[in-house]
Amino acid sequence: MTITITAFERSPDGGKGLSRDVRVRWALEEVGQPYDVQLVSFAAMKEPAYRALQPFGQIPVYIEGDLVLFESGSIILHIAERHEGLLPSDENGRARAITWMFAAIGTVEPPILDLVTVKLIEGREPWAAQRLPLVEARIHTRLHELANQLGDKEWLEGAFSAGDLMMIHVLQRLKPSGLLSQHPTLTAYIARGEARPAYQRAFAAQFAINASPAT
Ligand code: GTB
Repeated sequence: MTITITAFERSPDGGKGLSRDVRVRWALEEVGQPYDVQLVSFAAMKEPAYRALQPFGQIPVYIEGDLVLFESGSIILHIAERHEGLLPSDENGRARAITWMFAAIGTVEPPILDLVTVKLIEGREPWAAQRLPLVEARIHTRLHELANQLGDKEWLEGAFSAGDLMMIHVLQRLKPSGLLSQHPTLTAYIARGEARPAYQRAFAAQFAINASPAT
């Protein structure tokens, strides 16, 4: 059955690979599933026809026959459960890998998104300069905790899993901020993820769309 995902017609990051379709592309590449991409404009995302697929008017959406999914976490869990390559074969190992997916989007990503909010949305508020160091401190706390857990391991739990994929894509959002420079364990972890051939293919596919000159 053909898989189609939605992505920005033109990502605001200009091809840095930070938008959430990239984590879905990466998952599909890891499990060897071909996919089509439907590019959507910001205007089209807010139209009723698109909201019928994604109630919040966002990318990515995953379409496979009758099945339409939104939320990158749910999409990647679906992919990982149906295809080999992103979850361990033993039950406890699978549960642990899924726990890391939730940790990535539920515990590590929120303070990172706060940074985006304070810089891009609240930046002109008179209190933004006071809030910024508080947000950065919360991020550093999470990064220290994660780095302690990772230690000198290659991946969070045994072999590379959907948990690592999600965590690494969440961490990549910090690259433009420079905050990762204080966390060499995590910088190396991200680099290991980015070196994976599946990631390289996913990145190249989105780069070809988002970094080309506007027509
Ligand atoms: N929880 C949802 C999920 O995980 O799927 C969140 C989806 C989401 O935030 N999608 C964003 C979107 O569609 C794109 S990825 N935004 C449009 C809107 O809400 O109107 C977030 C994103 C956007 C831009 C950059 N960037 O420029 O670097 C990075 C990430």
